[in-house]
Amino acid sequence: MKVNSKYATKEALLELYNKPLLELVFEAATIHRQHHNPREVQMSSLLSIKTGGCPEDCGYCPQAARYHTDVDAHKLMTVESVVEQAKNAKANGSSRLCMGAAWREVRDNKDFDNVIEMVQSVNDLGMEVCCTLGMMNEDQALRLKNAGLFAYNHNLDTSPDYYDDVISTRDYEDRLNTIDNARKAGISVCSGGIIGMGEAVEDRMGLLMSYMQMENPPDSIPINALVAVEGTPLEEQKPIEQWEMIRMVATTRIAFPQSVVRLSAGRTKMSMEAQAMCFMAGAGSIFAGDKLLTTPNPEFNEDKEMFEILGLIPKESFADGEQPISLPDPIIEERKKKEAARAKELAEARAKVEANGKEDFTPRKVTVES
Ligand code: SAM
Ligand code: DTB
Ligand code: SF4
Repeated sequence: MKVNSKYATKEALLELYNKPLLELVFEAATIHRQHHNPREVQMSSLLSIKTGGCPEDCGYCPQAARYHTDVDAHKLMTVESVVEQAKNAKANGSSRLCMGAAWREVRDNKDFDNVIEMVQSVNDLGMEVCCTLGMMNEDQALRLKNAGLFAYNHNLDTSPDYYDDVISTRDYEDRLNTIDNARKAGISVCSGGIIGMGEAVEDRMGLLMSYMQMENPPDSIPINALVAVEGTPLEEQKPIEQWEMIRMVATTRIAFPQSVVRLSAGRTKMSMEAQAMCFMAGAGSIFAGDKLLTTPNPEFNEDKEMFEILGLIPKESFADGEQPISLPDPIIEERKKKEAARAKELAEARAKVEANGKEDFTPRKVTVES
């Protein structure tokens, strides 16, 4: 049961969302136990591999170049530093690494080649690798898949009706296409949204309806509470009530019994008790580490304590699917071959010059006439 056919209309979802809270949580907890181990919660780490300077206008995002926020733009991280961060995250108990780039879309250039190498290297560490790089086409999705990508995150963010109030530089349809490309390449789809952007509850259910209408709903559905960042158009939004996050998590859990519901951004504003209710209601993952992409997240030690108090166990990697095999990337292999050939040519040329040079510099016999 990938979707719960009892709640396949917006009206049914609305009714569910508005149920007496404890009834809603009980129903969600019951479904959660039928499909998942309720003690297991995955710790995932986020890593901003390319920060800021994004040309898009997503109203919530501190990384959009057009908004004046505190985020400094950085170019793509090196493969080595990503691997180092991934090892740290793994040592701290994370079984998944989500690498985010402030790009509108993936481009076929050297930066993408580097991302392919990052995916290969992190997959080799035995972690689930997730990327969120903006829009991508089918070929790019296939390259990522062959590199060993486990999941692709691309959020619809909100309902189709509210979408245009938040973003104008990219269509809802574009997002659906990218999700489709990930799915066709055999990559696990991670797609969800943000609550607290001024949308109505109908829009939250509209977002869930978009997933209901897919042939295959996302394998994981992140639920973010808006982190209102100074300088963005949504800076003045009031934080949502904790109950709303619990309701959204519970409704998502019931509507998509097999998906992993990810309690994502916004946890710094939530009490441990409210988070406990989210886990009760079926949240199966958190982002661990004191930073999301650019905004704060609870300290690692706070989460460790929370896991101990609530009796939660960090979920191992690849519990929901086999580890992909990282295959050599033909484009990178070709480039490396060319670079090796060029290096060989250069070395030979240098050797020749040196050899000739030596001849050239053999002292000539000079006859000095007296
Ligand atoms: N640039 C890529 C894209 O937009 O697809 C990937 C990175 S983007 C930061 C990933 C997701 O983070 C967004 O789709 C949005 O759902 C979430 N996000 C960004 N800023 C946020 C904020 N201030 N509060 C909550 N979620 C946020
Ligand atoms: C998702 O749904 N939430 C994460 C992850 N996918 C990439 C990102 C949250 C970003 C919050 C704002 C920031 O830190 O910049
Ligand atoms: Fe760019 Fe992604 Fe932020 Fe939108 S959400 S502005 S695409 S980084």
